[in-house]
Amino acid sequence: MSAAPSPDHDAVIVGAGFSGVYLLYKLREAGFDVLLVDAAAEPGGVWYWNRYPGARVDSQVPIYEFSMPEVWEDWTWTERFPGWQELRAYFRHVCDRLDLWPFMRMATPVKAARFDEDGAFWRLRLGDDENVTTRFLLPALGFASKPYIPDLAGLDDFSGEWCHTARWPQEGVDLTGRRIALIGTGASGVQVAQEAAKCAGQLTIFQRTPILALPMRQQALDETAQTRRKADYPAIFRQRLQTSGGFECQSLDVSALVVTEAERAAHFEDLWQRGGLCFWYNNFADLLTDEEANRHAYAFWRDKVRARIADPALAEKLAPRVPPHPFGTKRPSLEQNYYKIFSQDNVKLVDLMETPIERIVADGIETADEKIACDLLVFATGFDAGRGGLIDMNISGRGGLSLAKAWEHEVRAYLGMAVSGFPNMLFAYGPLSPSGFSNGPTSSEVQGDWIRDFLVWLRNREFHLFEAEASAEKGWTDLVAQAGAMTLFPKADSWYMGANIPGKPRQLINFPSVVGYSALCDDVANNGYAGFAMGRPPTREAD
Ligand code: NA7
Repeated sequence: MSAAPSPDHDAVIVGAGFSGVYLLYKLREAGFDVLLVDAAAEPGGVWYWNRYPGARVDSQVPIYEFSMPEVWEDWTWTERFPGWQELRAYFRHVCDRLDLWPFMRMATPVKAARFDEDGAFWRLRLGDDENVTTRFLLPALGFASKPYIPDLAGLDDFSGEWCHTARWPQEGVDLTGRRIALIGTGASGVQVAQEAAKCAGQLTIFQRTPILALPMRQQALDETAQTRRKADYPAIFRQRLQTSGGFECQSLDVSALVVTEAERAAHFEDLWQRGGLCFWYNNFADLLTDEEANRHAYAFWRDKVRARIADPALAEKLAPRVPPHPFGTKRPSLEQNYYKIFSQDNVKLVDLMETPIERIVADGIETADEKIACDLLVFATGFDAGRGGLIDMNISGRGGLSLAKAWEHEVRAYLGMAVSGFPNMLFAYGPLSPSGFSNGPTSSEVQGDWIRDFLVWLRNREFHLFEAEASAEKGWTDLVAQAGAMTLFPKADSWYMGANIPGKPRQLINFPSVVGYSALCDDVANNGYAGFAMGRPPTREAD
């Protein structure tokens, strides 16, 4: 008898966004032989792919960055909400500081991943013809790696240029003087609209559901003040681990319904003035669990926005009297001048609830009412969040079962990281973890530390195999659904609920608290990684 052959690597990480880069750093530090691969030409994850005009993060400095001092000590941001170019530069800086480049291969897509049951390792196909084996497979694809383009009749007939915001051409697209049709008014749509309105010949924005956008309150950052603030960074980074969203502060510990009207209005106003996502994350305790509390927040938001729109008919479309969904159950975006651009002559809103798109034609879009000429069509139509990128990796586990098949009726994952039937695989920033609900770097660090500890624990005990037990996977999947049922999230047709993709199972796709998630993961670790079955690799007959 001889031991089964050793795989090429201890771990292969797929994805060079926050979660993948952090994992690489932590696993290298722990002495593992790790390779990181990514289809993108440069690290940055979503900040590599989302390079449309105006693309920027909705979380403020210093929340949206790694907590390691060697990374932040000599890094300075120029804006409170940095843009994609600066975020890309930040990733290069991180890889320099942490000396990660030798272990990263960019422009290297994983085309397929198959679990080898005899050897207890993964066989990966990289690009068209390279094969690599790894004991552990660690996809870190982010929740928004698979763009969604709606199936609109006639798109093939369109003679102009078209693209999705997350597949913006590397060389850029000149918007000046163009007749632009923009479909979608989520976070990406709002950002594109604000830039396109500056220079387009005509910008037509096709809105299905109004976005409940909050004031960004962007600021240029002064280097001296930023350096002074760094004394507080360790405390800020510790604090963000103690919150639901992974942000600087928690929501108020008080119901919106027990305070006076004046107190409620004062708190709303304070959040509004602070800007960013504060009005969402730092609101009253029951914003996302009580309809009446939520209605108060919506009414405040609506009145603020309507005060900025002169035309009452337009105001009703952008900020309707009756909420389209409870406030915050779809991701609010941040805006700088979004509600103002509609007063420009070159900007027009088409309400798809009144006049749906009938078809795309060679030179424009036809609705029931009119034909809107355009030569550039921008899809800001979102993502198959959570599961899409993982399914596209063609992952097959025990018995050749594909992940697509395993998740056909429901996405299931223990701790939002492991799937029964897919041994030795842990994904970071994936479905059923806090990912889409939380600040990316915070969740990435929580999960990265946990994965590193688990792999060290396995190594110390000479286990080469782990697999989530089906009962543990079901327990976790049910827990996320139960947590969701206690909130208002199921009341919106959002990507959080999987409702943006035709045919996708409807379920809450994320665990709604970083601090709660972290405590549950710690419990599992402290109980000898309960819910996982461990094993040693099989031996095989000597030749
Ligand atoms: P989102 O937030 O999923 O927004 C997608 C937008 O596209 C939203 O307004 C959708 O309207 C609209 N949409 C989707 N399909 C269609 C069709 N078929 N017709 C018309 N309009 C459509 O994606 P983003 O890229 O903006 O943001 C994704 C996340 O990235 C964001 O939440 C942040 O976490 C960062 P709907 O609301 O579904 O009616």
